[in-house]
Amino acid sequence: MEQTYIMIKPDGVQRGLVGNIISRFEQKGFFLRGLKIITVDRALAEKHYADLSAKPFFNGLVDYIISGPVVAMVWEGKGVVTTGRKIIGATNPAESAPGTIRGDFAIDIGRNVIHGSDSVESARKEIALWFPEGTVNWQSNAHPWIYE
Ligand code: RTP
Repeated sequence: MEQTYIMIKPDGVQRGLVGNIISRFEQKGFFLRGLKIITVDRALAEKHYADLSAKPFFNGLVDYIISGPVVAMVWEGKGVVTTGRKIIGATNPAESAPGTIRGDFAIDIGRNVIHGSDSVESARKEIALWFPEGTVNWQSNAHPWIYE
């Protein structure tokens, strides 16, 4: 089944949004396969955002991600990469719809609370990067009530 990497950024942790964000993924019907709170070193943050290294905001982005602990998660379910991005909302909170995480909780693009993988291939790479120890494989009893 498809998996995605979701990360609550330092602003989301500091503002006490962890429980609310986890609830949204859980209530949708996705399954939690990995969860940890960690403080990120610069090397890991730079690797995660390597595709953006030429952008003018890259250093500020890395400084932001390493400024406090993040909550790293792996969520699983049918279409979780695309649906996860919908739950999160547009990158710039000024354009995120109300009802999305960024639409409800964020104002500035550089403080947009949460990250979600943008493709199945990115998810695979990001899960390997953030969870080298692996994830937890468990069978939920809710499966027959979520999938037809
Ligand atoms: P993310 O990777 O965090 O889920 O965000 P995303 O795919 O929606 O957006 P992406 O283009 O990959 O940008 C990654 C993060 O960089 C910050 N950003 N700042 N100052 C700016 O113009 C700017 N643009 C992007 C945001 O924190 C964005 O989430």
